[in-house]
Amino acid sequence: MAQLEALIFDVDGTLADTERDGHRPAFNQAFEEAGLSWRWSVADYAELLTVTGGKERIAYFMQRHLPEFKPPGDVQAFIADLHRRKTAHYLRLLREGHIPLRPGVKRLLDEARAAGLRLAIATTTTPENVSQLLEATLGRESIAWFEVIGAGDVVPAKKPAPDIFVYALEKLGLDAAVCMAFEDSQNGLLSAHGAGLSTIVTTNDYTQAQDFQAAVLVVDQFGEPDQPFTLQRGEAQGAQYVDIALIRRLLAA
Ligand code: XBP
Ligand code: MG
Repeated sequence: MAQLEALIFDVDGTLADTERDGHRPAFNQAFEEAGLSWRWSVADYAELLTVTGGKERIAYFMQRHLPEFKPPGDVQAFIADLHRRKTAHYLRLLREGHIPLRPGVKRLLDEARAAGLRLAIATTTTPENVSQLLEATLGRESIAWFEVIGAGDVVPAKKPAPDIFVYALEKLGLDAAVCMAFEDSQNGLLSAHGAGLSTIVTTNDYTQAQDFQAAVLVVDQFGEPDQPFTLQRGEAQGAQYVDIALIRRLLAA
């Protein structure tokens, strides 16, 4: 039977609710700074989130919603400039402490480390965003808890392609059968599942109505002993929060 060796985490929506009050306002601040009247509302952003990656999201928005718009100069350079500005605003929001970890994340990471499990990250977001989130929430030393941080453009095809999870597995030197992935979105689940990984999904407002049939467990949060999760799909086997014992049982099932 496969013995659990590593946990591979998505970042946005899984470790922290970064999208609505982090990435989204950072895009809007970049647009304003660049003299553009574009603004993405909380509702608009639900559709835009179906495209992973900030640069890809801006490109999709321009094609889908502003087909007549012609940027000055090269379109890729225009998008890259907007995205650089966006990243600077997002990093500032993180540094200022606006974005906390989701319930149960710190406890689960502490338990995993105490149990000698290996940790990795597989995300479409920009690498600096990951290190800044970890530093702001868990302290600078926490960056080193993760043996592999697979992020952003390190693979050409972003989620739902499996590439970023395949990258993390290759860097860990592990078979998918001994790892559990953690995701919050259908694109993320498709990516992890495509890499052969069992996956636990924690939903949020933007993703709760998505299709998570391929997940081994779907809950609204990792939860805490005094803050149980709500089970949305799968067998929690009597557990009220996601801990290492539950992850081991789900992997073995
Ligand atoms: C997260 C994303 C990211 C962020 C933006 O997807 O889609 O693109 O919204 O990050 P997932 P960048 O959680 O599935 O990895 O602007 O840095 O690309
Ligand atoms: Mg996510």
